[in-house]
Amino acid sequence: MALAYVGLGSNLEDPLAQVTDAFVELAELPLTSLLARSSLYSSRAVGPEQPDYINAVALLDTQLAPLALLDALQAIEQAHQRVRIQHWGPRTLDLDLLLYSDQIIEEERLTVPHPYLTQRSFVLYPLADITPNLQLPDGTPLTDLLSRCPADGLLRLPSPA
Ligand code: A4P
Ligand code: MG
Repeated sequence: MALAYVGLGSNLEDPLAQVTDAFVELAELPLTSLLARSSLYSSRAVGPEQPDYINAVALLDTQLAPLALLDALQAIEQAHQRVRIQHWGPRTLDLDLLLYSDQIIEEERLTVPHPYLTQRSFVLYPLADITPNLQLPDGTPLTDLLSRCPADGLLRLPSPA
């Protein structure tokens, strides 16, 4: 079993619904359970001019190997009719494998920890909702990264009643 953190992001076609539905689909993955979900956040887009995002993080307990999990995440993206037009451009649903236990993976299709994890407030703050004392595989505490990452343009949304 492995603990995997997945980043969710959407800025097209009702982003709140895209992300909320994606949590349900993650919970339904084979050999996997959804252990925790962060709050939902509204965040200013990084990259080209585009609408704000809804972002969140999920914690999975999974028996899927890293590449099998990536395949499953990409299948969920496809089901959300994600069209890849532009790098870092707008999307209906983006699922990034942020961490897979304490593994460091550098393969053609998969880099874990996710390369931009350490600089992105819309990843770090939701991670801290779930596991405030998290450490990266190289031992860096999440709290160190948070102290260097301003939450500019990031807004935690109230949880639904
Ligand atoms: N890939 C390699 N490592 C991973 C990983 N750890 N998780 C490969 C997921 N995929 C990984 O990804 C391109 C390829 O990366 C995949 O085929 C996979 O094999 P993609 O999702 O098709 O392309 P992309 O998303 O345009 O590029 P990239 O570099 O993944 O972008 P990011 O990092 O996902 O950033 N602003 C806000 N506020 N919130 C956001 O969520 N997201 C992005 C996209 C830009 N700006 C944003 C947000
Ligand atoms: Mg991506």
